[in-house]
Amino acid sequence: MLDKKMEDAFNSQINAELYSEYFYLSMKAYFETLNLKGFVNWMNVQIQEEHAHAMGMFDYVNTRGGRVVLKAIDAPKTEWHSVLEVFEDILKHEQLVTSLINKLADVADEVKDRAALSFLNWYIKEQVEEEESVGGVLATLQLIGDDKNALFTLDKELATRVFNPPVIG
Ligand code: OFO
Repeated sequence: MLDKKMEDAFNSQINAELYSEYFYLSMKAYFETLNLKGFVNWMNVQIQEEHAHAMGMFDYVNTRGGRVVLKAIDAPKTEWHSVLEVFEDILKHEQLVTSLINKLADVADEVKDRAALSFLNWYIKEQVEEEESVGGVLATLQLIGDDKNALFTLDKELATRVFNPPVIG
């Protein structure tokens, strides 16, 4: 059985993961307006990953006999001035999610829920990969600057990203 404090913390994180999905969906809409299909594809994978992160916790709360309670999802930002600005926002957002996951692990520690802590280890490792992958694209965009040809080359590269459903926990 899940401790109430742990259950509430998981429910808040489910909301944060669904917000991430929504935020990235908004970025996908922005890339559609620029006709950057590789960036659209990259966001598509990101959106599916966030959905999987939310559902991983959703299923875990149920497995532990807890009750999932969904909250309202905030409206995301809808306009950006550049591709670079989008990736700056993604990195900032992933860094925020990393801190939220760490706080969730702190709650598991506090209520001495070792099973939840072990489950959350997957998310802790995933955040390292998330920040690395976003940071890599951001670094390339910083190098590219205003070079349109280089941007289209990157767009082609991002078109190759595929979603591999994660095995969580
Ligand atoms: Fe992007 O890792 Fe979940 O939120």
